[in-house]
Amino acid sequence: MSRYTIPNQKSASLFNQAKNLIPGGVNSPVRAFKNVDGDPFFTQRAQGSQLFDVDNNQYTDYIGTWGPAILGHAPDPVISAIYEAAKQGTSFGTPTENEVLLAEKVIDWVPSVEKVRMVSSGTEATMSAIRLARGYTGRNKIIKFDGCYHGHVDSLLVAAGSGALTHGEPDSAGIPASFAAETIILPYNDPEALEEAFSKFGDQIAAIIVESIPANAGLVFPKEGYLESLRSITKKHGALLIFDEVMTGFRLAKGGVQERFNIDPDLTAMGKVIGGGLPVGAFGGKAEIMDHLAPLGSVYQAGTLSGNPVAMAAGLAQLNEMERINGYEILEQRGTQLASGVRRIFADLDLDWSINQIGSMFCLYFTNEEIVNVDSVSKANPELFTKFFWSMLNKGIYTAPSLYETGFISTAHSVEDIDRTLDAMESSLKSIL
Ligand code: KE4
Repeated sequence: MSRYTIPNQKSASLFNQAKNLIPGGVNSPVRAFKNVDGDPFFTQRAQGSQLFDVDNNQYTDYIGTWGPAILGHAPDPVISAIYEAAKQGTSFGTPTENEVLLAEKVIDWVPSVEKVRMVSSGTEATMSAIRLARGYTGRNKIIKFDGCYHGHVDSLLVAAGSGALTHGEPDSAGIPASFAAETIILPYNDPEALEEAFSKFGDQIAAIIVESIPANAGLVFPKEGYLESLRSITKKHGALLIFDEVMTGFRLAKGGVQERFNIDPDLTAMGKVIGGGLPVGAFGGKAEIMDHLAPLGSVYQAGTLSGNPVAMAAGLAQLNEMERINGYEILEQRGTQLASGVRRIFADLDLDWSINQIGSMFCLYFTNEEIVNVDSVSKANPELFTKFFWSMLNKGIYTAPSLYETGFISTAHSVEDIDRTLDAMESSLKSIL
């Protein structure tokens, strides 16, 4: 049974065709809309805050291709930068000026980054940062947090049993238990668990990797002093602190969460926004650590399309445009407008639910639980969430197709877009309750 009340024939036939050719019909699982028990639409084109699907439905887009579209879709400066760069050739496998220019910009914007290496995805960025941390410290164990997602890196696709310190169990088939054994999973926002891990394994721990603000299990805020405690305990035990800012970087501030919260990580994984919609990831940090990378040092890392000149041009144009239009101020305003509107609606409908919002990132929780980690997020009502998602989509508003995914606002979202979205939210909630 189709969940669509709007035309969906072309998407439906494309999806049937895709499923015979591509596993699940998608090139990335979250696109399959499995978490909302329906089939995905196929996008034809996009402009600004609007997506248009192959059946000519129009949606106000709050996914922004999962983060990269911070200026909205097809912003002129980015499109013309891609066009101009592509006319010179698309890839050379030699150094190019564009790599120097984007590296300079990243180092200028991100406080802790003294040197940076470009890769082609967020996964490559976190995978490389982990390897560098192990190579630099000579230690094997990595701490990650239950509910944090760092891309499909073998040793990080590991989810805890719930509760305190555990050795991770693989979260995916195909990952040897020996890989997972080197990954320690802790509950997020739990200082005691952190202390326990370091008292047991302190001198074996190469690094903590953490989503600077966890946004793959809903949007979870660090408790007061928690990020600072990660910084101090790693310093004390000679482990590195790796901030995964693939999602938050260049979005929550020019310098990401580390600028906003004044934390100084050793390494930072980046991606999404700095590719302007093209495949770019990056990892960077203290020069003394980064210089352990080949060809200078003993930690090998490479990539045919790393620093691709067209992708570099797109990323550079995107960052320059954010600076030119004072984009971070716009995002703060739109985010506040949405969050206060949602809170008013919840209050008017006498719902004790919540929304977490910081800058242009937000997540609604259909539960009255205080949201402190992935367990509290799991208490949200999945049936209501699914009904809400489809009610909104059929009204032309595309929100996160999973209660574990965060929504994104772009500088292209107008005040009117947000007002219209709030009206749709109010009528959707009334219709599903
Ligand atoms: P990619 O390899 O997908 O470029 O980046 C992996 C990654 C790393 N770190 C964080 C904090 C991330 O959020 C991601 C990827 N985010 C997901 C959305 N939750 C990408 C969407 C998808 O998997 O298709």
